[in-house]
Amino acid sequence: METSLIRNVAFISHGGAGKTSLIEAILYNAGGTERIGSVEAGTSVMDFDPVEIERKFSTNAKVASVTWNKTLLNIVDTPGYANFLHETKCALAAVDGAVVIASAITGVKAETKRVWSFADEYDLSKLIFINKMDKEYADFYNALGDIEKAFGINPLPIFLPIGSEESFRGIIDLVRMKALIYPSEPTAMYTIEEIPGELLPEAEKYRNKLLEAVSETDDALIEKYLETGELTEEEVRKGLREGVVTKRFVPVICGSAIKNIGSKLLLEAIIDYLPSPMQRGAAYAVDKKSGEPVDVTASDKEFSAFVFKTFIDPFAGKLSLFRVYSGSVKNDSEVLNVNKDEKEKISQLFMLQGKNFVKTDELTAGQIGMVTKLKHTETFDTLSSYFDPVEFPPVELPDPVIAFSIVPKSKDDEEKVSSGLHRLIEEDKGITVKRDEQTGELLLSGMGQMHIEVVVDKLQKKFNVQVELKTPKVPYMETIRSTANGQGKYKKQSGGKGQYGDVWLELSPLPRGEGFEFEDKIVGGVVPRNFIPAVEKGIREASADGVLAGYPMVDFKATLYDGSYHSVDSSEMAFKIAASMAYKKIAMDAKPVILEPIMTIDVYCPEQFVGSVIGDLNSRRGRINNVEPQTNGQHIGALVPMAEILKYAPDLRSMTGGHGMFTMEFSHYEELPTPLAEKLIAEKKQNEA
Ligand SMILES: Nc1nc2c(ncn2[C@@H]2O[C@H](COP(=O)(O)OP(=O)(O)OP(=O)(O)O)[C@@H](O)[C@H]2O)c(=O)[nH]1
Ligand SMILES: [Mg+2]
Repeated sequence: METSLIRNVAFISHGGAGKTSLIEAILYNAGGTERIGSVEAGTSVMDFDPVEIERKFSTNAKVASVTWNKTLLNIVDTPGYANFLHETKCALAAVDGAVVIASAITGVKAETKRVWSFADEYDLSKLIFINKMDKEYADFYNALGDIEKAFGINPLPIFLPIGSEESFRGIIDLVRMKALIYPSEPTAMYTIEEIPGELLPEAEKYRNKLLEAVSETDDALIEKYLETGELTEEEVRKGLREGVVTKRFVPVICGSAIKNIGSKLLLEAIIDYLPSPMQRGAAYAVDKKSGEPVDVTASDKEFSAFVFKTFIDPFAGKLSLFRVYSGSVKNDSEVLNVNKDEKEKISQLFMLQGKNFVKTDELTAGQIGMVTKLKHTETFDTLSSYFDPVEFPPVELPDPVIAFSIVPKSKDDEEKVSSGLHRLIEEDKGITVKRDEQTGELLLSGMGQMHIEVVVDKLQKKFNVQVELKTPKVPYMETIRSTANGQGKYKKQSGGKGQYGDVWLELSPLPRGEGFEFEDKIVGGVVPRNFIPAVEKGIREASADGVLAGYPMVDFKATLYDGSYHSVDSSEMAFKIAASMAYKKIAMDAKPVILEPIMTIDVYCPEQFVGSVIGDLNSRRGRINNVEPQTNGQHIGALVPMAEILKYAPDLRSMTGGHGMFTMEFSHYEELPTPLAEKLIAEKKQNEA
């Protein structure tokens, strides 16, 4: 496959804007499917996971490859709901451009801003598609204004809608200055007509804007435009391509996925304007042998590829989706997993159309494909030829924000739960599973409540195990508020080998988030050098269970400033115990307090619910930071203690009749108010008794 004839593009936006539906329409238009798959009816080839079919939204990144006009288009569908955006970020690591979908009704939502910033992190060229022009309350120009405000750009329409809502029937092509009129059936077969007279002034206004923008991409074009006030179709297309590839501007297309209006124009715009892997430029990697950074380009001979997604199929096993950055890979070959330094056998390669796999013999530079049954490979690993291996950096993901304890419904299922979860971890880089050492609970952490619920649902649907979720535990911590010092002495010198350790410590507070620091201020060897690491270890271990309620103590400094030893009886163990005794005593004198995690929450809801949402946040000890109007209601930004907001999703849903949504992220730790701290300590004591 010639690399200049490949386009790799991710569709990104807030949840429900129509990414999956648009891809279904494109697949159909390009002859990839016989019918337009529907998310609503559960017939989408992209949203094929049983969980997605039931919930009617995407939870995984997925790939559809189609060929159009000799160009191979690899489209990556991504989730849009806040709890699944880590998956979207992984997908963006595999593409060269992004199509940002906005809604003609709700415009740009918070998640669209987030995924836009992800695309910027990868320095991707973009196109914008304003979808749902057929739906009630659709307003193209409102959405355009929203885009301008939200992204701080000057969006450049290359198509304008003809009619809207029920009367949406066509599109003005500003490059050809023609009207494209669609039949009422969703066929994408338009007729080309003259622009209706009443729309001509608007069309001319945007045509001039377009000509001005594209002429600025080239000196020759600007000269011609200034002289004649016109450019040929060829020149406009060339300028558009130049402007998109160099990220000078973002063209805007409009349409309706459901009515199949505009989706073919989008397909052509992707091919015409977004960069090929060649034009995208070099990818950054590290040379495995020298450890030096290297640029990998599609013209490099040696094979290198990045695994950006893994699926675990209960029957087919592990499916690894990867993007080839250089060279090529064939069936029945061997490659190196650079991260694991292990050999991997490539037996059968595939190209993807959502749930359908198509066998292929070879994948070359720039292509996106899949291989099954790799033994050692995980998401974010690099596959490479043995000669001059390179390693691509992993995608940086946010940390999980919420944890639930999971309990198998049947005791016999414990084994199945843990193996099922470990397979899901391979699929989803946003979850972690760990056993809490203190309580023995199995904790599942993820990006939000909905994310965790989806994981549990997958566990049931894919691996047939039923579990219950229990209220997450709040990860409280402890710290000290003042400086104190004192002695810890461990002495056992009666009969046999004795023990002797003696330390004087000072504990002092550190700023929030600084963790633990140890300083050795011993002079004259009163505590011998070789025992000092044991002193530090003793404090570290003891402070893992804080003195108030057993939560880890953080943000403090321990200074070892005095002590004594015995030439025969002193040992590392004795000093470790002495340090731990000193810590426990001194920490109690240093005004210990409990810290609680505080979350940043962004709530979006229609105007009429603002009062009750704010009232409710206040009752959860929340602090409102800002209330701002959005296109479609209000945005409320607040800080709320995690303990008060563990089960917010169902409450917000009922408060706003399903119209509210929120994103939440860990912000920082703060002191827990005294009455609550006392309650927590009392509970802890009672549990221990
Ligand atoms: N009227 C109308 N409805 C649409 C259009 N596009 C999508 N929808 C509907 O909007 C809903 C969401 O569409 P999806 O394609 O699942 O949206 P998405 O962006 O993939 O959503 P996530 O996967 O959750 O991020 C579905 O019920 C679609 O039928 C459109 O152009 N017009
Ligand atoms: Mg979707």
